[in-house]
Amino acid sequence: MTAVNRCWCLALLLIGLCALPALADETLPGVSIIWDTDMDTDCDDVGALAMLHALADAGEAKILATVVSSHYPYSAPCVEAINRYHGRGDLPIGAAKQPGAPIDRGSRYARAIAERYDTTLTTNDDADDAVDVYRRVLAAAPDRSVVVVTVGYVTNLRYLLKSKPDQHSDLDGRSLVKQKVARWVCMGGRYPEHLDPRVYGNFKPDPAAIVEAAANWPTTIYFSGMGADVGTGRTRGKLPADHPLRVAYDLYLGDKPTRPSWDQAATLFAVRPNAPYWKLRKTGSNHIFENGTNRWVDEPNLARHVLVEYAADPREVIQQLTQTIESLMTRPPAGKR
Ligand SMILES: [Ca+2]
Repeated sequence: MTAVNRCWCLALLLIGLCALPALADETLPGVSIIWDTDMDTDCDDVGALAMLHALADAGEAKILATVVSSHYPYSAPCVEAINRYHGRGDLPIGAAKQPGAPIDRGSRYARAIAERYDTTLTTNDDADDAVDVYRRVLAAAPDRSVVVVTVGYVTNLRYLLKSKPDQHSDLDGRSLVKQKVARWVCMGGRYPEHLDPRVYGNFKPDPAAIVEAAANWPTTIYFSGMGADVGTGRTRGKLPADHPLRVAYDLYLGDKPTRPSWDQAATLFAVRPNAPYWKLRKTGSNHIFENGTNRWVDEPNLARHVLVEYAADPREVIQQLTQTIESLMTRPPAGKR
């Protein structure tokens, strides 16, 4: 190869490297996510969904569906409004319709966001059954390709596991999950233990659901309780006044600067499992008591139960996570830059 050719090769290589980000959306499949949220009490769901859309814009995630576990009537329309704001108004949306715990804990922001935007859903009643959405989306997905993320109650997964063969698939729910789902990332519980039944979380409103799902889920469950020290939302004042994240955080927080990032941490782990923020505890299992409290125990040692924890120096990781999440969840949607 002549010196001139070497220069040309180097130049073409550099041009190719520079072009990589532009190609990301088309060439990288991203992590396929079904995102299951309560979207009612806490505003971190709004931050996590905004962040997930930013990761999808970057080609790191592919959002297959957004489903709701809350019975608060404006949770599903709120999810649709956020999806529309981020240019994905056609994403499948499901809502909890099965018998069981009809959890409605109200919301300071979901109705305001739902009514501020032009949505096809007026209330959760207009949405499909979340279990039907799960089955439809899973049946169409390649084997072992889907990552399920729950940042709310586990009601929908309980009924997905119980579901029967239907027009979408000849498989029952557990077999369908086993064939299609790579892993479940579950935000809920505290670690190593959380034994106070008075403090709300994702497990206690429907404890039977998490007890059943944690016992019967046929692929690996990654439990996350991280995020309490990751305060985000500080820069929301720089966003447009109609940005759903700014609206939700202002309604929830008032003048307070930040809110913990439990849902963002779990969602970020789902998309970036190899990031340096986390380490995995692969021994032991998550024992969930009948009232929804929990403890990480040595026995039984279940390979299906993995605990996600901060890696290395938690203070440093928390600082890095805070910056990363704040940046991602306030990034302008791809169509609005
Ligand atoms: Ca949540």
